[in-house]
Amino acid sequence: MQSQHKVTRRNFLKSCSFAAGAFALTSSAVNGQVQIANSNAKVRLGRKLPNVIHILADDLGYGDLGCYGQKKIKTPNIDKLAAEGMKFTQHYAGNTVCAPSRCVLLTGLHSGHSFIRDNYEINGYQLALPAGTKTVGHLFQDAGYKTCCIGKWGLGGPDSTGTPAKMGFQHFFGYLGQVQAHSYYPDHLWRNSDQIPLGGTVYSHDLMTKEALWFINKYKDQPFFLHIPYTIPHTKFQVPELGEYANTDWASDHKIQAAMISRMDRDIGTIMELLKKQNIDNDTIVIFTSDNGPHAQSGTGTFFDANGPLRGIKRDLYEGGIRDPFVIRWPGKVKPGVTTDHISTFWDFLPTCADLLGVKCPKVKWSDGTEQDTDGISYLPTILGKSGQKQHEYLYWEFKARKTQAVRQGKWKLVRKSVNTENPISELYDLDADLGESNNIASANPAKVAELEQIASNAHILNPYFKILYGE
Ligand SMILES: [Ca+2]
Ligand SMILES: [Ca+2]
Repeated sequence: MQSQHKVTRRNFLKSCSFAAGAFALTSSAVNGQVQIANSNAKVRLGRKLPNVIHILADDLGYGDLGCYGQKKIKTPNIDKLAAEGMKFTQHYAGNTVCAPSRCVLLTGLHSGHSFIRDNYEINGYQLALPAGTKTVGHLFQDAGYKTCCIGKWGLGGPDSTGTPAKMGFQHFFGYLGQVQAHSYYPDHLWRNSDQIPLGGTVYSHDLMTKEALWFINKYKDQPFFLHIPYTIPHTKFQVPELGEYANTDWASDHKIQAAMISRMDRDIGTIMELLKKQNIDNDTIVIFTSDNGPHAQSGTGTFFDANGPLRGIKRDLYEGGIRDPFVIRWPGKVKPGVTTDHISTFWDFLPTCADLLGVKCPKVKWSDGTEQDTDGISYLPTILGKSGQKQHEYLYWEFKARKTQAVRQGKWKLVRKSVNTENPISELYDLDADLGESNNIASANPAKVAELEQIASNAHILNPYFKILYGE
């Protein structure tokens, strides 16, 4: 096991040093099944393939929704999704900021294995996913789905190796770069490879919803995968109307924050209405989650208790930075009103979709031909209420900007700080007894700390773009 790890690690170094494109996933193992799917995309193995709408909020915290305990901000439509579907209490983002979390979501590898591990800015865009990367977009596309991404991309600029089109999304509309997305009134957005001039006069979020409605109407008769990484409620604090919050005595930014989240909620309601109107409501899985914990700017974190009972916010590897709301609605398949404490994460999305489609999950293929499985585990058994749900041995995160690592193993949580120094600091928490990570019990549990430190060490493969450990 250990020697295999070393081989993988060495090959990764080789891949990154000599051939960026070698960090690639292959679909060759599933070609046979993909062809079956392509020959009859609508009905496969005697069952109708469901549409999948995956909505990703940006910097929305664990406590920001009514169905997760929010008292001030109204989110009736997302609450309805939860009431009509399944709510997860222990679902984790891929990372604690935007780009690396999205990379994990789309590629099925945790941040010790993934290619993009921080917001790596290049001329207003981000480090691009390398050529040949296989994403969940490809998975659906290969299965005959119409694939679409509307929102904030952040995984490669125009003409890069990581454009949405190259990453399995046949249609894209929105921001390619994350920095540009800091304004809701952009100079332009992108529709595929075309710049759409907007002159800074139109609220971008509204255009995204409009595009999503257009896409659903256009492709309602074939299976589609619609990924909507909305930019709300990431700052700036900008919204066209304050709505029901206009007459509160709250601070201006608090009113705006609430109005932004409620606007997104309203638009999710509009999308749900369209699914019903087009009679595809029962054939469509709708998923809602967030890419990382709350930003907490202008005191919103405290005022709204945006992280709920958790410790920490965006950029932390405490629970508040990485544990997020996660609801799935699929009428007739997912029992309504069920809450699960199954431990799941963004890197489970790819294998779950492969499970849904009945195809093998693609492997990472290294430059010397060796392969690595996804780090994820399908949560399809959990959402369908079936037996046989596999559990993670551990979850792992690393975040370069803060020089931190974290491991979740059952009730245990290791947070490791200053990992770029000779003497990293380990904190240990028992999440069953101490959900808020307020009582560091590392000194009383040296054997558990050592075990989890070893897991962290093994889970991390050096990535030359994101050196983080001492001596790398
Ligand atoms: Ca984010
Ligand atoms: Ca709190």
